[in-house]
Amino acid sequence: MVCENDIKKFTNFVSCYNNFIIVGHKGPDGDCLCSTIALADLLNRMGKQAFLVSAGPFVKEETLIFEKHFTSEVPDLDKNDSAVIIADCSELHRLGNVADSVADYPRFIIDHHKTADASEDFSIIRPKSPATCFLVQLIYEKIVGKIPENIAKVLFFGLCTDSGFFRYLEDDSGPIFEAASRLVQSGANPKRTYGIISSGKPAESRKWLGEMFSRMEFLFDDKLICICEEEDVAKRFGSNNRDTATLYDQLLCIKGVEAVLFIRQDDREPSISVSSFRSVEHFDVSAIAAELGGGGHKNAAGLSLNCTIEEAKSRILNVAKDFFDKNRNSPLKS
Ligand SMILES: [Mn+2]
Repeated sequence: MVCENDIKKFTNFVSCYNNFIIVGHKGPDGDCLCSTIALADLLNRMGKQAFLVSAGPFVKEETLIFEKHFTSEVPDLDKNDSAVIIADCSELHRLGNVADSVADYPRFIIDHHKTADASEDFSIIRPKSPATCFLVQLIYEKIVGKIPENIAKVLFFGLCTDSGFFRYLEDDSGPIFEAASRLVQSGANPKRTYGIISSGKPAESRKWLGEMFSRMEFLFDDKLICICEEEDVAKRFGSNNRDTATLYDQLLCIKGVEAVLFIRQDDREPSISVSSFRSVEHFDVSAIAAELGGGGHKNAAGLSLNCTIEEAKSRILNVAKDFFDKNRNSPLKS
């Protein structure tokens, strides 16, 4: 998945500068944080200075343990001797409020998002990779060799979060399990990692799930479930109790359901609505999101619109309608 030419591109880029700002997308998840932490370690081993930056907010429970490694202040560095490495994200605007401060530096992108769009010369983008951490592991191993224990734990954590603890991987994922095996042999612990990812949830987050279940709306022959988190609910529970991962799991396992659409207000900009799609294997929701200026993966995509939740819902359903029509006679459905 990462070839010699990729490594050459990367090492050539790194050799041109001494200081690196390493940054991932706003609202970081485990893969984003872990891939940037491992990259910082790699750059240190290559004799470079690395600064870990994230716009935050650190909302997801499992990301809190990594927050201490990051600053939201972009250091002011010598522009002739410094560059930016962006991981798990390809678009500057997805970096959040640190985007402007890093825009002037030369940049290299390492990402696995389907809609990723970046210059060939300064990027390694593999939509087939289940996690950015997997790409970083391959780069790290090609440059340094065996992964040390602390970085193995970090990379394994990121791989597990983005792959749904390997549940999203298919029959072509032998090389990913081989890579995971190397991480475990270096000291990563699957049981402990699963414990960290799946435990420590606040009781209120279970009540939030109950509230969301009561708002399920079944559309398009019950193939789509739409849920809107109204403003009063968001205020009552706060973003910390918004366990969308569990919500999607619990909805996508319902017989006949092919996709889930969850719409809420942006926590910082109430005039913006944030919509997320999740889908079962054969249904491509990134195509729906892309039609409205969003993006993501085949089975997980999203978009932001400058309008109310109600307006967003009607605009998205209007576009989604065609996709569900097209899918009506899918051979995969009995
Ligand atoms: Mn990722």
